[in-house]
Amino acid sequence: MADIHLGNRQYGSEERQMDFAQAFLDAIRFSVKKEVDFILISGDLFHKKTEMDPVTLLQARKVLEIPERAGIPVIAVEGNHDSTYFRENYSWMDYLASSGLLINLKPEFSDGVVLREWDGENGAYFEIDGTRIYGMKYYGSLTEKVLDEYVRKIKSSDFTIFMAHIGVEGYVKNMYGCIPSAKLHKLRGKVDYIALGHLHRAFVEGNLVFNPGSLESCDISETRYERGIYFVEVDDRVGFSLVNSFYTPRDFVILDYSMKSPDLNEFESFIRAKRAEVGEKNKPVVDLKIEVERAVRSAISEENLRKIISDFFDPLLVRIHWEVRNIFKPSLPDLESKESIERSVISQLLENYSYGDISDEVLNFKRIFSSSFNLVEVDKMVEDVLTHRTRKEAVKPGEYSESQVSEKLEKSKKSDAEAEKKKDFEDVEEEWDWRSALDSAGRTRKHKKL
Ligand SMILES: [Mn+2]
Repeated sequence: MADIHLGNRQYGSEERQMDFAQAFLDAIRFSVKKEVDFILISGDLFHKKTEMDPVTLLQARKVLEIPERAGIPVIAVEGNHDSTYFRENYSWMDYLASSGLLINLKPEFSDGVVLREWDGENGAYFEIDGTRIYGMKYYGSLTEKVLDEYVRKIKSSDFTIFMAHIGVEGYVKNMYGCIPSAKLHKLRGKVDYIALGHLHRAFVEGNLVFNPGSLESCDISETRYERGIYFVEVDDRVGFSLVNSFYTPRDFVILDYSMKSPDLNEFESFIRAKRAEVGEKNKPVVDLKIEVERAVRSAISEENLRKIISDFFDPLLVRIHWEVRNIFKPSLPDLESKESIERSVISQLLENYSYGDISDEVLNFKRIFSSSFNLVEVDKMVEDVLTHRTRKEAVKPGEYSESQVSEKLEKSKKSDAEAEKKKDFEDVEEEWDWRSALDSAGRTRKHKKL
């Protein structure tokens, strides 16, 4: 399986966050019931790399305890949503590995890529009953370089698996940083099964490359793709089936409507007809794109549209995207798509950093600086960004006032003295050595006695 995206509070909905966890739970339960030898998660177990919340962490732990109790190893790699490949040394996936809930495979870098066997804490491959599983986390624009190293350095066993978070060209539109699948097929002969994640769409190539896709939809564009998990049985050859009957994903109803007049009767009959067309849905997400001229838009209350939709669909939530045509300007048919392409490019570039998705802010800056340079607008924009940031981040070191600093120094002196006193009474046996828990590369070290 791949692309679980735990913690995705999609559209700000707590219910959606539960949907993602439920899908993961059902997939793990299915696997345990099938008494599989091991479970692979090819990246993006989590949705957000840094802002972990207690509910998401609990969901991950509770679900992963099920295969742990059944003695079924879970082997994983980090996706672009699980870690930033430059900035972080220790990820939430490492945390789960330290808790013994999964095996988080990644290479070491010292004079090139080093592929070491999993030692209980770190490693790039794991061996179980003659099956060797290599793991490569997401490396963004370095993917091809790192992959080439794996191609050279992988050593085959009776059955060899390569698991990675890599996008393959040609399956999903507007995805950047994908590689041609020929690069992966170079592993044929050395490797018997390639377990991929990243593209939220199921596909298989030549009985070698397997990408199951996401379980729940992170974006409405995914709803049209087949997705699930691969249940794989190997005897002389690899036998597989894409399974998704073990869970019921959230229904999406996608509507496209062109509104000619402010008379809502027409809209109501459109919704009635759609409801008849799609049939009974269980609390769906309704996503409405509505094209309208400015004069008509200003005569419409969005609340009334929501009410009509709610009467017919009983939705979990309704999303309305207005596409307002301005009759004073010549209409540029591909202006909208150009902007959304730009946003998607920026958003994907930003994935490599830990800023979160600030593509809207970046676009807004660009707009302000490239059109009318309006100081009031710039001021407002900066303030918006700053208040957003202070909400999200604690005060950085260096931003304290002098008196705050001396106060802090005083406090830390006191607590040092207290710690010194406390030490005398501490039972040091079996104490976790926090300072040497991680080595300089951020890898976990074995539990040591002081
Ligand atoms: Mn993903």
